[in-house]
Amino acid sequence: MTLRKFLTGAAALALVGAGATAASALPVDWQTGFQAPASPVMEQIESFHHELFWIMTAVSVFVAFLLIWVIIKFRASANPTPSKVHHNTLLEVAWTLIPVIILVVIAIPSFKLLYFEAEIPNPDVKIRAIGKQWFWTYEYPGADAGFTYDSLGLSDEDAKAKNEPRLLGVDNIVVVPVNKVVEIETTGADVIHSWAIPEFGVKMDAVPGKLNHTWFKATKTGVFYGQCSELCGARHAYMPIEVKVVSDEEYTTWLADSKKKFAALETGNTRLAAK
Ligand SMILES: [Cu+2]
Repeated sequence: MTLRKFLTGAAALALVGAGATAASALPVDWQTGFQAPASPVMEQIESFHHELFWIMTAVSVFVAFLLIWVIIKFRASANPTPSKVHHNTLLEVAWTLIPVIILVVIAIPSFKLLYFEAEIPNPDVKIRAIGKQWFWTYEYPGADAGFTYDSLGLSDEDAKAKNEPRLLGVDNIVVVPVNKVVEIETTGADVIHSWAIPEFGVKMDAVPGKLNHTWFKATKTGVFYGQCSELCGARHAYMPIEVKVVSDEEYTTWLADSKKKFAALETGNTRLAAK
């Protein structure tokens, strides 16, 4: 790595850390942390990650220090006659109890976060994402007229022409309103796929014959990218996900336009029941 490359990376990292990048920020070269969170779930995942990082660091430093201390202090030349002691009740209780306490300290916020992710609040918008080899089909159910459409990854040329990032841009994007609970129902049409957006802290397998549910509440407007995150065949890398978070007004306009643009969902079929 050249010094210049390192400095560019460090500057980019500082920007990410300061939250100075736009909501549609993509990962940058030499980035080590997460992309800036854009949902309450991802904010909590990130803070839990930071908590774990410090616990892990403290444990690692303590164990490394003990190891070095033992290697030096009890080396053969300094300690020619080793001690024959092989039981110490206090020590044994301590090295059992302390790790248990550490694990409990980790488990409590971990379970809280798991429940927060799993417990879907009352959704404002429901979308079904169907993974197919190799694209996504989306369904927006609606009382009057639901609609469905396919979302395909762009070719390199099209991505360039549309100023979209390579292997992340799609032809028909998913549009959702900002600060609203969006429930995503996933299923697979052929093999297992996985619908994932890093900034929303969402990754849900799309399994044939099964409906999985997840949710997010986008806290900022912008464009967010994700990828199919379950190895699903030859073109697994070419079924990206693009979500645009917009204001309520823009969302209403998009819904009205899309109802006209995309074929209406038939009623009484196996698709998501109109609500
Ligand atoms: Cu896939």
